[in-house]
Amino acid sequence: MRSVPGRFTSGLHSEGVAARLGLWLGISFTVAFVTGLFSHFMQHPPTWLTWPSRPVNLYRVTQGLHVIGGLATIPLLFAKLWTVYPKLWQWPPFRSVSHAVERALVLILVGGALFQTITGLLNISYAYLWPFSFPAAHYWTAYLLYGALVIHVVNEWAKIRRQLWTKEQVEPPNEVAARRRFLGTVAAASGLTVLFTVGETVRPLSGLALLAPRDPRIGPQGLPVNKSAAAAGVTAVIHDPGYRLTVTGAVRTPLSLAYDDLLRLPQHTVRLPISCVEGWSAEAEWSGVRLRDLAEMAGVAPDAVLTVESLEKGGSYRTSEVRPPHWNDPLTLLALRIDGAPLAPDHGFPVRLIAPNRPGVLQTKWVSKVVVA
Ligand SMILES: Nc1nc2c(c(=O)[nH]1)N[C@H]1C(S)=C(S)[C@@H](COP(=O)(O)O)O[C@H]1N2
Ligand SMILES: [Mo]
Repeated sequence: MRSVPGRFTSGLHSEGVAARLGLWLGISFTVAFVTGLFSHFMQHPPTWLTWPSRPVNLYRVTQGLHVIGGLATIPLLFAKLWTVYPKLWQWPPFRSVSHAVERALVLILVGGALFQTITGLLNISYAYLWPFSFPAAHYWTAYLLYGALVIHVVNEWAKIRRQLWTKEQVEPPNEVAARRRFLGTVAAASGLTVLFTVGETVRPLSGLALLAPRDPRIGPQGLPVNKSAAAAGVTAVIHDPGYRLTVTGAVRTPLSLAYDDLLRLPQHTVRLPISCVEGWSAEAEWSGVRLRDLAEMAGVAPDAVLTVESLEKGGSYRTSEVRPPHWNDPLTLLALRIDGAPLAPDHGFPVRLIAPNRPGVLQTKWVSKVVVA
């Protein structure tokens, strides 16, 4: 075992521990990076990228992995920082230009990893303590961090190989035992983090979701709410008897339908989840009108892009785009009911969009317009 020299005497400040934690972190950062890009491009798809509407639960799974995997990374990250901190405290801080570059890289790695986990944790806890846009900062830092990680792995490759794949020396059994105990404790901390949060998306474990910011069972009609009707400022307008759902734009026949007209159209029932970008998800039984039936009534071209618009006046989520794979999917509804009862105001009364394999932020509530382009 190669201990770091100096006054840091614990045998756990070792290359063997650092390499093992590094392997786990490499896996968890890769999962976070890939699922994070997936989430970003689901929410902001470039024109050439059209996502499929199936599998129904794909986004639910990838975003659960992103958020819950991200939480499980926190104990690993702090353990790794503790293991290597004697190196971070080196003096003089740099001995040569290449050493300075190497240390700048470590700074990006440590700073980036702390930034991503801490802002991510605060974001899912609804603590918006910063003046910048969380999604933009989290997105761009991800490239910086993952780039630094790739270079770090390349730089450290010889040590990683020596520690993880080539057994060139016999290690003293007490050091092996100490390392196992330490890594076992860290793994248990990660495992418990998962156990106490995964219930925010895996329903049978919801009773254990003690650390999760949202309990998927709590909310009107047994479904959580991020933005209430009051917070969106729509409480008065949603009960307006003059409410109409309009379908306009590139259509053969513009439509203007009252709530009762919508109830008279063929009703369909689907079981679909709301999968919030914050990691929680909850399923419900939704009934309403198929978006493709309305598109057909209005005479919409098969490659048209539909934009649903909310009665909400401002806010980033007042509209969302629905591209052909989603609006053609028979599961995509303009929902009027949950479990047979009219939508609660907080769930989007009179009408909300519900579609398969789609981030919660795009499941627009209080819909009054469909604009076709
Ligand atoms: N008009 C509008 N629709 C919206 C939102 C919003 O702020 N405004 N929030 C979205 C988000 S972030 C989520 S997760 C879901 C939550 O749906 P629920 O409140 O029915 O659970 O609604 C989405 N629809
Ligand atoms: Mo959300």
